Amino acid sequence: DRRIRVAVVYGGRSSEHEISCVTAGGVLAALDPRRYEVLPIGITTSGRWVLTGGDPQTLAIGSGGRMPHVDDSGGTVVLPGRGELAVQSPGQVPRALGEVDVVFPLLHGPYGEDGTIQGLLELADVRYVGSGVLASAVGMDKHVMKLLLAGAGLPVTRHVLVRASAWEPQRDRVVAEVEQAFGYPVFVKPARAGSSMGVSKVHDASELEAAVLSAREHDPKVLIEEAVVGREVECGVLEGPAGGEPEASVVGEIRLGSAHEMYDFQAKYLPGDDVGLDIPADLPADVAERVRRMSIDAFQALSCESLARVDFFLREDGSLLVNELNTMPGFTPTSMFPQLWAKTGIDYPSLVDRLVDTALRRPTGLR
Ligand code: G1L
Repeated sequence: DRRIRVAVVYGGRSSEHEISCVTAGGVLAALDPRRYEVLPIGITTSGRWVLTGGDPQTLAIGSGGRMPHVDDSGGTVVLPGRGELAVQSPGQVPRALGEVDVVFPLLHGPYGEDGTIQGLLELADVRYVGSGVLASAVGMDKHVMKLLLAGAGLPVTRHVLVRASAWEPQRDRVVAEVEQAFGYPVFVKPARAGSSMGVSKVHDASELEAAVLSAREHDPKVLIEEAVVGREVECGVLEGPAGGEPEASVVGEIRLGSAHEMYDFQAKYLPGDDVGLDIPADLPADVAERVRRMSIDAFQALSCESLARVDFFLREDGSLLVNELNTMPGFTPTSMFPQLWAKTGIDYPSLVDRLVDTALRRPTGLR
């Protein structure tokens, strides 16, 4: 059997467990069984790693009348979960992972997307799809990300930081800084949470404290950003083939219906919503070209690998701001990133192939 052995790791301890399962369903269905021997490895919500059957069908939304889940009943346990580590050393690599050519880590948030699983794979000398430890960790922290983007000369939204220390002693400073730096409205976000959990739009000073406290339920470190008036455009970046420059996709736009103040969890994942993706976005050629150039610059500024989606605000006067870079963008076949590449000429199965090829070509260790 000369097929490439690919482990698809999905589920996990984060709030995006179900989305990860659905994403895994898409990736598993796209991996050609003549080319790949696939090991689906699910992580339960308590952190137990299980070798699952991984039937893409059972991972589809609505299968069995509920959201898909990695449950504790089936599969071979390859790493015990939280509280089950008695005979295991903490950093021990699940045995199944040491025997694969490449890992596709479809995990989001703490315990996965923040560089931790990448570190585990580095220690085990196993190749993987996606960015390395540093870019994955930076991609998870919206504050550090802004510092690096700004340091590379990219325009970012103005912001005020609420540190992870107690809120009370910071309150007066934070309120004063917000009012002095940009005023209302603002977006209040957990600095390191996945998706859009804990994010709210604040229209005046009276709403600020509640928004900060609610964001701090997800992360003690909170970011307050000016609410930019503008269109939301996004671009996909792929690591260049054979060491060349990264490549940028066509540009897409998120069209929010009147029912939505922001592109939040509900707008992204709940069907029947008045949210549309415009791909390619209706933009002057020079604006689209600037978006692509800045996306590649952002990818390189954060030393990303593999793939990233870069999100911008386009203001009325034609100026662009980088909103954020996502090292692990939505990745179901209908998500923005795969759709951007489909319109650029790389369909979903080819995209999955390309990510695996790129990961296999990459050396392990310092690079
Ligand atoms: F492995 C990749 F390609 F780097 C990768 C990993 C994770 C791409 C996209 C994602 N995305 C996600 O896992 C998700 C957060 C959108 C679902 Cl949990």
